[in-house]
Amino acid sequence: MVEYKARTTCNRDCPDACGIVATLDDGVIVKLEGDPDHPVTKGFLCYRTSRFPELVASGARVAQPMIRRNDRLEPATWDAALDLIAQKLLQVREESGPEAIFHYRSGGSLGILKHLTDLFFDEFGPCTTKIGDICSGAGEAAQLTDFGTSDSNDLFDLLNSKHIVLWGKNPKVSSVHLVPVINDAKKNGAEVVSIDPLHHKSSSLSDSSVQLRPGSDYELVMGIARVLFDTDCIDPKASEFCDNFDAFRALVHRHETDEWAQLCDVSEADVRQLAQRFAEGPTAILVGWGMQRRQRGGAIVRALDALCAISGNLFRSGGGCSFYFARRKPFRPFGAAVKHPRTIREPLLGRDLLDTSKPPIRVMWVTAGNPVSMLPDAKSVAKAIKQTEFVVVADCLMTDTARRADVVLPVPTLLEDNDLLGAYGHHWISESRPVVDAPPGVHHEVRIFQGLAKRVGLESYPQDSIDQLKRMALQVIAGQGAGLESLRRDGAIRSPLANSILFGDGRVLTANGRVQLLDEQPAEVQIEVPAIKGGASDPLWLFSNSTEKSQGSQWVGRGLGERSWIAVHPDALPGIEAGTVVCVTSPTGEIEAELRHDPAQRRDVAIMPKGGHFDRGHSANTLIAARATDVGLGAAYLDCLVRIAPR
Ligand SMILES: Nc1nc2c(c(=O)[nH]1)N[C@H]1C(S)=C(S)[C@@H](COP(=O)(O)OP(=O)(O)OC[C@H]3O[C@@H](n4cnc5c(=O)[nH]c(N)nc54)[C@H](O)[C@@H]3O)O[C@H]1N2
Ligand SMILES: Nc1nc2c(c(=O)[nH]1)N[C@H]1C(S)=C(S)[C@@H](COP(=O)(O)OP(=O)(O)OC[C@H]3O[C@@H](n4cnc5c(=O)[nH]c(N)nc54)[C@H](O)[C@@H]3O)O[C@H]1N2
Ligand code: SF4
Ligand SMILES: [Mo]
Repeated sequence: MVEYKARTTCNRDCPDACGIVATLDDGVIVKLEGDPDHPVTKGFLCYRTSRFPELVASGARVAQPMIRRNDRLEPATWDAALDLIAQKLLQVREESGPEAIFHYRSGGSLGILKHLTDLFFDEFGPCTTKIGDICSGAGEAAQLTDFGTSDSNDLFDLLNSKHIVLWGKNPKVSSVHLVPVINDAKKNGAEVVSIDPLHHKSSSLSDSSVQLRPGSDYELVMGIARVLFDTDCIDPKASEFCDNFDAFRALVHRHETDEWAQLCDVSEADVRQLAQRFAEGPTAILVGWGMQRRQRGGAIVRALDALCAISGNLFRSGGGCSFYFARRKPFRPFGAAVKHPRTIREPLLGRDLLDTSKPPIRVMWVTAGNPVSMLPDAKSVAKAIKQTEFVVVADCLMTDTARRADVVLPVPTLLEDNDLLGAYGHHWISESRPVVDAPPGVHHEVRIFQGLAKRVGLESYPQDSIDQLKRMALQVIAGQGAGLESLRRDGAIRSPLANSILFGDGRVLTANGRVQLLDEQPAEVQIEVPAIKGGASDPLWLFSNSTEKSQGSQWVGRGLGERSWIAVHPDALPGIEAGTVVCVTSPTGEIEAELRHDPAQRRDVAIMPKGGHFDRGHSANTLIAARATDVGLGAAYLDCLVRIAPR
């Protein structure tokens, strides 16, 4: 036996887009490691991907097409599956128009060629599509308004920071390759602060932690800004490079510092110390995704943008307000923008689908997502999908959504994929290539849509090879040293379109080049309180955060096991022992979970894992109401109150 190594890029919905080195023995993967030559991966992988082969071997893998017959999914050939789908697509378009066909694509793979699935439905229709983005919609919309773009300084510019603020961000779990960069910055003298209602793994990275009231970041920002105004620590040029400066100052002056501090449940001393960090600088804000998944999420990110700008930290090395890295920017898009006849709002997908009429959605195609587990109000999503006349799911795994499909199409896993990747946590791009062959019953999505295009007579759909398609996507940057051959030879290449400092010249990318400061008090938020039940806890804020062992609903090995869990401060439910099975109730639903105790948490929070399976009764989204964020049609997953009671 001769061991050999093969390289690829992880395509998961994760900021890191790691370089992977697989060691194989006779075609079998014996080890997965991080690429030591990738400047961000630095030789290690996260828990969930180093143990990915366990998931593939767990029986959840779909390895050949399935068609529903007599209410059971049964194995079928590709010809039978694609013929059936083509016939249905043509029939429904003829009878009801393309608006009766809905294509839903989530981020199960971030490969750039996955956009060719959109192109198929745009050319076949245009069909109904989703709008909004449950993941980052509010934050991106906020940054587009304020800065005209949502992108970041180079990741390694953090080495020039004096202060790094992990604002609602837990990199030790959800972007592990940020951790070494933060540690190096600390060696250079940077101090790290965590601002998060929860005590979490990354609290140990931080020199200090501020556990504010859930959802009160706007008030905290205002308190910090109030100190900066009162102590003359505002950038003297701020009124020149910002619009709405007076309106923002008026918002800040609505309360004294101690009042703002009280509103966010933080000590005044902590607010003042944070202000000092911003005044001193350079201070980088690393904006997590959690807090923008609230009804005021857009306003919260706008407040952070404003704080960064007025404190003079936006245009300097070591500063910035980083929410996202523009991962698609280096690639040429496939197809042109089209007008879709109808849209379904992603955060309200269940209800919107159930409400469609004249014509109703008759065909739904799900690519790279498990909406039944992962979208809010999971019960409505499950019901709406079950009621849809014809559902196709393309996935590598038998998910809660795939189980409700009429046709399941198996696609390659991240170790079998062939694509191009950008990252939303750094500026490197790289190629993915199969390190193992996909099983014979599995087809690449490009091949699936090329086969379908032929069957439905779509002559304009590209029939090129994957390499040709990659070259098309790299057209813009190929002349700048980032063509396919270079990627293949050199591994990850930093996008030639990314500057080291995002806004180095004192101008942002809005129409007039000025930062647009938030100029309105965010609306009051109403959150439904669950009914009082005997023996139940007070209402607790439900957090459903990333956990090390899963990527969304894709769990390592046996996943969550028999039960899901819920962690609270021991005083939140006095007298009930850890390990007890409890009932968690919200105005939207109810599930059972095993109680865990964590004395480091606030007394008003409860924490569950994100991504529990719906059919096993583990999905936090059974409890979470479908509500959109203030801007960007994100999902307000975290505006959820629950009560916990013994069974
Ligand atoms: N292991 C693992 N990693 C992942 C994923 C995964 O499923 N598993 N998912 C990936 C995906 S899709 C994404 S989008 C990113 C997700 O990245 P995040 O959404 O940043 O991931 P979470 O770890 O869930 O962190 C959210 C943080 O926001 C905090 N938070 C919630 N509400 C508030 C608030 O009101 N104020 C403040 N200040 N903080 C608040 C939470 O307590 C938590 O620490 O991570 C990616 N990485
Ligand atoms: N309660 C709660 N819910 C949340 C969140 C939360 O914090 N709390 N976070 C939200 C966030 S940030 C996100 S991004 C969403 C994630 O929601 P989803 O995108 O639905 O996440 P996953 O469960 O990871 O589902 C991705 C699916 O894609 C499949 N897949 C992988 N590669 C490919 C491929 O190449 N092609 C195809 N067709 N399929 C592939 C995987 O097997 C998997 O089943 O969940 C959201 N839901
Ligand atoms: S999931 Fe993220 S951290 Fe894990 S290997 Fe993939 S890109 Fe790296
Ligand atoms: Mo996400």
